[in-house]
Amino acid sequence: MANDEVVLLDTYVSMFGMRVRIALAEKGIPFEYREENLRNKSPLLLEMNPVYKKIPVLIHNGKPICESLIIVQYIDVVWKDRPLLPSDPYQRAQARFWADYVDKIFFAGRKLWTTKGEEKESGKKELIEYLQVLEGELGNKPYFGGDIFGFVDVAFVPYYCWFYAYETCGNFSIEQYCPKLIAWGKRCMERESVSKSLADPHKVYEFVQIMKKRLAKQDPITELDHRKKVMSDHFNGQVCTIAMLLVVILWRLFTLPLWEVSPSLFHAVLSSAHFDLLRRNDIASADHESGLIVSTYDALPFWLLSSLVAAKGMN
Ligand SMILES: N[C@@H](CCC(=O)N[C@@H](CS)C(=O)NCC(=O)O)C(=O)O
Repeated sequence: MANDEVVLLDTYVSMFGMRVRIALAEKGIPFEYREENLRNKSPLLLEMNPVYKKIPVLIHNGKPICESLIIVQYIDVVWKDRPLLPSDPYQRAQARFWADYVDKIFFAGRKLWTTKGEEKESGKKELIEYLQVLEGELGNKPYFGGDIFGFVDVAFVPYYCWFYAYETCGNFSIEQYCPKLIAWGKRCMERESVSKSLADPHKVYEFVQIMKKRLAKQDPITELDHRKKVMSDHFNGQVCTIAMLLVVILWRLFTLPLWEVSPSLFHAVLSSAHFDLLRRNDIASADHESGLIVSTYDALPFWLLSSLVAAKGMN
């Protein structure tokens, strides 16, 4: 396969892309690396992975292969030297099971830098649980594949360079919970295929910080906070409206007969209360609240009352 053209669409900090880089390095396959900007995806990426539009994509002689674990298996089948998957069907199935399990780390780890409070704590707890399960599977073996660095190691070791970001965001030590995994990670890093493919943990952390800032700009408050804020605005608005009405009614009762003086003022106050409710209604629906917080019917009594008063004033 000397004339093979192998192109990898990837991004530096992607654990999924790193899997492919390691597999290609293990097999000694030269490839062209193309860094993608995921905020402005290249036409080639969109053409090669039209379904998910995600990296990594391996383009082998013009044909795309998507999804990191599928790519690694493809590489293992096409370039047979230094097999990564075991030949025994049962062992192969087990290796695929654990490689698939590894990605639970991605979703739990993500919560450490995309969420706060209870959600972040639950992400940390889940992450530790998943890591401990993986530590149990590793046991006292040097690699997940036994004595040989194999498919599960390729799938999992890219997360090793994310550990620093997880630990810093979650303020905990993975080594404290999973010392064997840390020893395994260091052992893997002694392989050139791994050390040259993994991102610098500090660069991963920098990336996480940038993403955190971007998220904070997009969504300064969580959806739950937002809901609470809309509800309390609504409640405050109702209290203000009712207080305004009481003031007007009491003032009228203690001064002159209700609609003798300036009925238009009374009308104006009631109308403004009415419009205030409708405005809140618009805000709530524009924010895609589930169901309108204030329905037009809530404002109907104010509208009727104000119209009656105005009509009486005109007579
Ligand atoms: N299951 C996929 C995950 C790939 C993935 O999530 N890639 C991310 C980068 S780490 C991506 O391309 N994101 C761009 C997007 O979601 O638009 C795999 O194993 O290849």
